[in-house]
Amino acid sequence: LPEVPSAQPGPTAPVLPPCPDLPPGLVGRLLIEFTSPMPLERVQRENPGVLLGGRYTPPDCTPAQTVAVIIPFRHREHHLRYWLHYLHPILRRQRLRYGVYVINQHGEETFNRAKLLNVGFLEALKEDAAYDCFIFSDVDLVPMDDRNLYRCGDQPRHFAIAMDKFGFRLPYAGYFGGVSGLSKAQFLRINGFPNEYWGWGGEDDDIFNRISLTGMKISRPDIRIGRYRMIKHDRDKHNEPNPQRFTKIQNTKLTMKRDGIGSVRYQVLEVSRQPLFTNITVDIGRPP
Ligand code: UDH
Repeated sequence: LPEVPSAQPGPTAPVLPPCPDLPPGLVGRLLIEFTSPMPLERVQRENPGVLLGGRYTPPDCTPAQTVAVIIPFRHREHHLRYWLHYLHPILRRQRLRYGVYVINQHGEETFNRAKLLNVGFLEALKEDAAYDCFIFSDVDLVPMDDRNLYRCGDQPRHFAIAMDKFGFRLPYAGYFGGVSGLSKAQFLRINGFPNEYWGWGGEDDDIFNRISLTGMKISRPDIRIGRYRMIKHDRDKHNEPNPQRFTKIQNTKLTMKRDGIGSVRYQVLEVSRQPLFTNITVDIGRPP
């Protein structure tokens, strides 16, 4: 019998050069507004290079890191559309290899932002073990400058340092809220984030404490570059200010060893790969 010709190896994929430290083609200050409606179909049309689940790899260079963007979420579809509209083009221009994970809290129990972020860390790694940088972003925060690079460095990074709602300043020196980034190693070094902050407030200060207590320092962009617009909204239901937050943040040193990524318990109800993001709906329980 004639031998079946074995599949010829095709032209080998070109080895792309490393992505430059300073991405070419950034535009700097951006005009951000939240007035015109933002249909998802439009955002999809604008971002043909983004693959199912919200994954992207630069076509022309090899990035040093693989970035998982984690968004804590419940009932903010309208904000998510603006976030996707603005962020995908920015992250593409920044030449990032990235994926977007929306961690959707199931049910109507009290919201728990930090626990959702822990879930995002673990679930993103299940999707792709290559993730080595984690950017944690609220759904209602859009950077006003694409030079604010969404990547990790040798210290934990705070990105949202100059929000419009705080008069484009840090509200206090130890503020670590809104948008932050930690490498996988930095995240594990602080035992991840606390799971026991139910309701609004305090969890970001606890994370700040964890970072300080493990001898790390927070890195921030220039104040002119770290500017953000927040989509205006009323207080959500089931995310009332947590009255325990003031005493809890006094005790990070004791609690961080037992409460964190090593102790998070939850149940994934659904993973759904959408065109612009991966939605993970999760049951994280309720406050004791
Ligand atoms: N989040 C949700 N759904 C919720 C609660 C919170 O998706 O029901 C997420 C979302 O990503 C949000 C983040 O958690 O951006 C932080 O929650 P937040 O926006 O409520 O916190 P923030 O400090 O606002 O931004 C507090 C309430 C402001 C009331 C202002 C009234 N003018």
